Amino acid sequence: MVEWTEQERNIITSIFSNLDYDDVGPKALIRCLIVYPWTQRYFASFGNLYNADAIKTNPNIQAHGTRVLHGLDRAVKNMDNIKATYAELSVLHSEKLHVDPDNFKLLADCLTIVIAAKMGSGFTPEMQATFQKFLAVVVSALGRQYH
Ligand code: HNI
Repeated sequence: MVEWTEQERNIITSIFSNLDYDDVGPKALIRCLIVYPWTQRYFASFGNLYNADAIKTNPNIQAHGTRVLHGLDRAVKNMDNIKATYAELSVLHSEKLHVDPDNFKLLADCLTIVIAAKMGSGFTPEMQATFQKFLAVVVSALGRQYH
């Protein structure tokens, strides 16, 4: 089981409580779709993804980015049980959506970059270390039901 120090818990709570979900969520998903274009294949029903501009202004992508980011709230609220928290979401991504689990890490990295760009020097190395630890646990939990 993953152990969290009091400081790590405070860092995660503080990052998420100051987060603008409607800004950061879309930006992270958009960045993922542009930087790793093969991730676009799962969003064929979302409309125009023809180029970077189309992706950036696609309202379905924006809405989904916010939704995915809110999906992380569950982990924030259940830091001691992230694995079980994502069991159902893992089954969905595996059995229904057939999302390659390698892509979870790519989206997680895009999210870290977007948050770093927003927070600037406020995103200290300690904060980054904790945030990436948190996302690594989420990524692992989302990939759990694939085996
Ligand atoms: Ni993901 C649906 C959360 C990574 C493709 N995804 C969801 C939903 C949540 C969610 C929440 C809505 C579920 C429901 O309908 O009940 N996704 C997350 C989280 C991560 C993640 C927390 C990682 C941090 N998803 C990814 C990645 C891809 C992805 C990396 C593809 C590259 N997800 C999807 C698709 C759907 C989806 C596709 C269904 C969209 C739709 O509405 O048709």
